Amino acid sequence: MIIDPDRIAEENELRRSWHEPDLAHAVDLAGRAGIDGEAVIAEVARLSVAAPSWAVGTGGTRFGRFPGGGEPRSTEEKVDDVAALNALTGANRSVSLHVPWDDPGDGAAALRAHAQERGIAFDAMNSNTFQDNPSTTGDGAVSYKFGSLANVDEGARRAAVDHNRYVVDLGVTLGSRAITVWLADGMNHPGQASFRGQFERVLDGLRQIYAHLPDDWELYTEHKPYEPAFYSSVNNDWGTSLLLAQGTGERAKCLVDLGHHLPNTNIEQVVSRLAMVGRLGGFHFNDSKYGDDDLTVGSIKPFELFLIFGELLAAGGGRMPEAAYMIDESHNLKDPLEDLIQATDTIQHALALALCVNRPDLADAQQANDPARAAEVLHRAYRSDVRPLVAEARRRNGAALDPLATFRAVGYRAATVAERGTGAVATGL
Ligand code: PSV
Ligand code: MN
Repeated sequence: MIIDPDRIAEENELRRSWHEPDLAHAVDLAGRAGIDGEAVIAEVARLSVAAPSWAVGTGGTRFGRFPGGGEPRSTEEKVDDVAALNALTGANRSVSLHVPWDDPGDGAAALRAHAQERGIAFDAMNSNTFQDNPSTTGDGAVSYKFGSLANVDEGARRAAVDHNRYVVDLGVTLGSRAITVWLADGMNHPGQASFRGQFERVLDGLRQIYAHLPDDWELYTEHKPYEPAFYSSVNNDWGTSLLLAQGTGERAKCLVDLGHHLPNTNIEQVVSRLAMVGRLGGFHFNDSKYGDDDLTVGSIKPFELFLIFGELLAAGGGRMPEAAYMIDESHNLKDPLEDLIQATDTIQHALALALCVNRPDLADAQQANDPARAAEVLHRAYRSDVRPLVAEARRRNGAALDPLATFRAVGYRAATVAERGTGAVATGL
């Protein structure tokens, strides 16, 4: 099903009589705080966050999975779901594929045409060397059980490099410009491997993958402290990620997944550091209470998200810096599209709040060594109601003032259940 823009306009019309005065009031309030409300709307409207192909289906844990009906049966249908999401939010203009979960093979050009017809582009490609799969490790000839790029077995390392190169080639056909390398490599047992040997083998593999990149491509290293390796991960933190990126090449950068930090890590500081050295390449949005929980972005630590956006804006001189932004969540209970709608709305909302920070006032307070005033400046923005500005940004992109209500009103899920049935299981994990 393709969501008809006229249906969205109809739904927006129902809300116009209260949106317009709310918007005027929000612009007025922003103005009194020295913020140009129109500029906030424009910057929010500019932002696009990719949807991952593996998250339009219900997620699971190792204890089970409870799929809803109407899940996509093919990569094309996943693209259709992303197009529906984008019609509602105006802020998910690309999809990020995970290969081999979504391997179009010879059909890559046709998939690109299918996506293009729906206004969807291909964001960073994701390679999967954390699961054995005939298309990457062959029929049991080699295995990633003891690692991929870090493996002492040369055959496994070669398979992992070849797989990444294959993913780059697919991405070229799809019009992507980057590959994200997240590795499960690590150790479960002290002494199982050499820390240094593992690092050196990963670096060597990344260099081989990098050598295969077209000139306009980037490679992102995504760090994570643990899981599935529970004693150590090779790329465990932003420092290691930076070492790997710096050792790989100029167009190798780091990707920050918000769930990939030990508890209480100051992620906004990590963002600032990586941006400072020009190595912030990508972002995976989600939220967590305990570990890599893949919960809805902003649902647990909204103030942290606001501060992270503040650092992103600082890095971009008041605008969002160029980077591969993606939502990386697992929707176990909510309808995946409803969760992606809420995640996107929260991202837009956090950006709008961060845009409402009066940066010159903050700089003055910092220069005066006045933390109380600095806190006032932050809170004045954080406690403001920017929802009408965010809704207006969506409306200007031809999307919905209220995307979740509109998703329900247009009956998208009922239509996909009717078309696709209740038995499909779409997600990768
Ligand atoms: C690993 O936990 C990760 O964050 C990586 O980005 C993977 O590609 C993705 O999740 C798989 O769900
Ligand atoms: Mn991730």
